Amino acid sequence: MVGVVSPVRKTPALRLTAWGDPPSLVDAEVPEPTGTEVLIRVEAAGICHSDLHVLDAAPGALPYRPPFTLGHEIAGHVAAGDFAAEGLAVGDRVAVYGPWGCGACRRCAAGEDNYCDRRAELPWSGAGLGRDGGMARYVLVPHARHLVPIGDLDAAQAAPLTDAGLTPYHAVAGLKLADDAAVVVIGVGGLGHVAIQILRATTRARVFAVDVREAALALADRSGAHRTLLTRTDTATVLRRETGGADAVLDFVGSDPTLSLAAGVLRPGGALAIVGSGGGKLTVTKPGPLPPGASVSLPFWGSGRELREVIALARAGSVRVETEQFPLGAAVEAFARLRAGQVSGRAVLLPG
Ligand code: FEH
Ligand code: ZN
Ligand code: ZN
Repeated sequence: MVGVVSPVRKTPALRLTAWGDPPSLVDAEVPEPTGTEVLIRVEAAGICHSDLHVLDAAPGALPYRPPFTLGHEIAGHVAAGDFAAEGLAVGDRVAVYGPWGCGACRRCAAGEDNYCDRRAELPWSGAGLGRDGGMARYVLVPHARHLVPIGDLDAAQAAPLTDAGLTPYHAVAGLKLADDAAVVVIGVGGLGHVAIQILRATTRARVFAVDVREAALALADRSGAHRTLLTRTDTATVLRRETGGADAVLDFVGSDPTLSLAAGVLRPGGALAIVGSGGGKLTVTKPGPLPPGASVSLPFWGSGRELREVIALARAGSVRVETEQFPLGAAVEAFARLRAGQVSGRAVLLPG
């Protein structure tokens, strides 16, 4: 093994200690890498709405076994491990690919741990998701294959991109968009504003952004949306008229009203990607609320290859996450701000 594990044995980590408990900052042992594991000194860790879903989960709802450190959006530098064969060196700056699958199935072998075939058998789904994550000074990554070099990219950008960038990138990659396509983005929060930038950087589509908050539409505008609309009773009518029928809708909310709006603006043969986990329902019948030829997808996170492509877009200056940064010691306040809808863009913790 090469590298220094840590000059100290314990460092602060934000943990879920038991189901139903609030997240708490505790002194946790600095882990030692064994086998293929790589120890990462964390420089930044993003906070995601999914972290709230984990914290709010009833006992038994998720296969995870607390206690574990939260945080699945991680960037930092290599601290220690046995990775010479992987072309890594101590000090290399990296983003951590967050979905960790079984590592043996066809999907994992292809770098698509987000769709691991054995996901249902595993008591975890990734960093901070049943296994210790990155809201700490150090995190153990199971294998170097989960590490993506970031060069001189700011860690406070790279960390949120591992989910708030990768998830919309994967959703857009699943769309077949003609040059004159019209794409509607519903919900311009941590993922939606990056989706708009990805659409502008990788397609020629006209981008229409919809949200219930004026501040979110201002963020959509800054992110490059061609048109922004505050949700009103006539939004579907206005969107149908201005788009001629949307070729694709990316719903980053996933609630009953947003799914109904999405179904109402899709053109025949259009594609609906439900990215948000709002728990909304959509009746898929023939005939029904969706137009003929419509397709519906439930994209989840993304692949390791796609994360490398997202990092390349960010390093080229094509994608930038709006962030609010907090020291790790203010993590509980940051979670409270996120839960109250008072974070603009993505909240990022800096372990310092
Ligand atoms: C992660 C884990 C479980 C559910 C959802 C998520 C998303 O944040 C991944 O994009
Ligand atoms: Zn997430
Ligand atoms: Zn697998």
